[in-house]
Amino acid sequence: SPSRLPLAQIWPDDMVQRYRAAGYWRGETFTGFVRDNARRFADKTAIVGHTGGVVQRWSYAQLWDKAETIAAGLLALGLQAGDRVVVQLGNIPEFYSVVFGLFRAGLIPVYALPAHRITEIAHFARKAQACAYVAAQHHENFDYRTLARELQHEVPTVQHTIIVGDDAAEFTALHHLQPDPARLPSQDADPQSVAFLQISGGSTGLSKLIPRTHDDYIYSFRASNDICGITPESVYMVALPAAHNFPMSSPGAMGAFYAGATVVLSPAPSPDAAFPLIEQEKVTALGLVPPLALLWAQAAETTPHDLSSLQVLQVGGAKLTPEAARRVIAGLGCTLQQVFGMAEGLVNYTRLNDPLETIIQTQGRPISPADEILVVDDHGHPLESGGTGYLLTRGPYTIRAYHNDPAANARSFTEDGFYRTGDVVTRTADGYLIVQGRATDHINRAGEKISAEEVEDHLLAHPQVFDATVVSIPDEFLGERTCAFIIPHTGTRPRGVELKKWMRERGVAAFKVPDQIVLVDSFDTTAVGKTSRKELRAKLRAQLLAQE
Ligand code: J2J
Repeated sequence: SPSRLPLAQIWPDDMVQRYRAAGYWRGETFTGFVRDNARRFADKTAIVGHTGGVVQRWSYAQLWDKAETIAAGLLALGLQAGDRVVVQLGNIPEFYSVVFGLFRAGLIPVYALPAHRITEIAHFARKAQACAYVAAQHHENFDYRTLARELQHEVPTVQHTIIVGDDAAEFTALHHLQPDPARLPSQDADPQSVAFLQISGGSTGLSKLIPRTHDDYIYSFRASNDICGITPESVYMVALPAAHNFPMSSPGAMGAFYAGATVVLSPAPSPDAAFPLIEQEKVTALGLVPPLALLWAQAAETTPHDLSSLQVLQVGGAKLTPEAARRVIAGLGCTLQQVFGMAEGLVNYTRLNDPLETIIQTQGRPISPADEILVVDDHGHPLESGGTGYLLTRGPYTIRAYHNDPAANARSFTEDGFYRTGDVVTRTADGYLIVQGRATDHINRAGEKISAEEVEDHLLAHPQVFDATVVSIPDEFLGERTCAFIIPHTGTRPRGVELKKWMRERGVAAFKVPDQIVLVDSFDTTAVGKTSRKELRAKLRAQLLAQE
């Protein structure tokens, strides 16, 4: 049946043998390590967070207990091992009880962000052939029950909706699941099987689904723990959206749970929300995107809150310039760690004891000695160190294929299994990477990756839009913002606010709505001859910047 679509992530046999022999893949599973930690760290606090304004503190034993109850409840609904479940929850403790519950039941979470709307959620559900959806009742004034109704209508495979909140309406409330413990599997998943589907930044077109296995993902955060100094005494804050790969795995909440540390959930990434929690819970480490890190550095100078527990501030998701790095260090006074990672796998870190100049000037080096790095020119020829080119990689925690997407796979992987990251980097003689730019036309808006093509498609559907080109524009606060150049149909003059409203009504995440809209008569393509979209975007960007 179509719901039994194979979920595989295939490394060649010789690599599998090598990764096992080297001790990277140890045959651990998510369920296995949480169960172990529920014994080893039973009464220790696993999670501190807020649900509906009420503080919750769960021990490791409680987290496991809740996960088992949820697992038994989901299986009682008729869900079966291997089924995909779209999870869309904010930074609430239930994010983790649900995810570990899914793992315990042998179900496969698909991680959506709270900002996603029906267009994106339906796309994920279709691609994954999901049969269930878990969402919060409300998050930031949005009612996910309305989204659930549209989803069940648009994607008939989605037969179950589970709502976290008091009023599930016609759906099933998480706390009303009727557990049937007899259905819990007696064996844990195959460590080499796919554990979950992460969402790609969507550099071309719609987001792709990223299948990660137990073995590969657990290796990535176990090794990250060493590099980031995470121990059972650590207190790790999730300030970015919990479903993002960065706060999930670099070392993220998963690294912290693996170590037996405490995870503190900030309901929002603002200093107002996070600073009091850092003081109260004595947070030791957390990750931010560059615009937030700058905001925090500024706010820290005047805050009444004591932030002295903070040992490591990680910054990643977008380029942190050397000048910004200096401001972050000066403002927060803790160790800065640059993180250059991707949900597809490869993660680079500056090391905590690296010389200051390395921390300021580079985006770090790979986690693993087995990470293979190639920097190639336009023809795919490898460059010497010091050269600048396209970054390709393969290794023990980098995917070999996207889920259910042959076209993207043909584009994104070389014949010998290297992932084309789309990033343009310089590799130093000692193996550190400096991110210089990228080959693909997406917008990195404060760490959120937006596909120009995807936004153009939405705009082109508007009756008054003849043509649309979406580009990234450097932005003081966001790093990059989105600008849409629009050629209206003859005799029409759509207003910017209308086009933005149109985008929102199409049911897409708010961060994809263009920040700026410029109406033009033509794209004047003569100057660049037979233009590629890429050249056209570069030209429009240059024109706009020249006017400013
Ligand atoms: C420049 N560009 C960066 C950096 C990511 C840890 C940290 C981040 C992500 C992430 C992640 C960058 N400087 N320091 O998954 O585990 C851009 C690159 C990269 C893309 C991946 C993690 N850090 N980037 O951001 O899947 O262009 O993962 O290819 O969201 O973000 O985006 P994403």
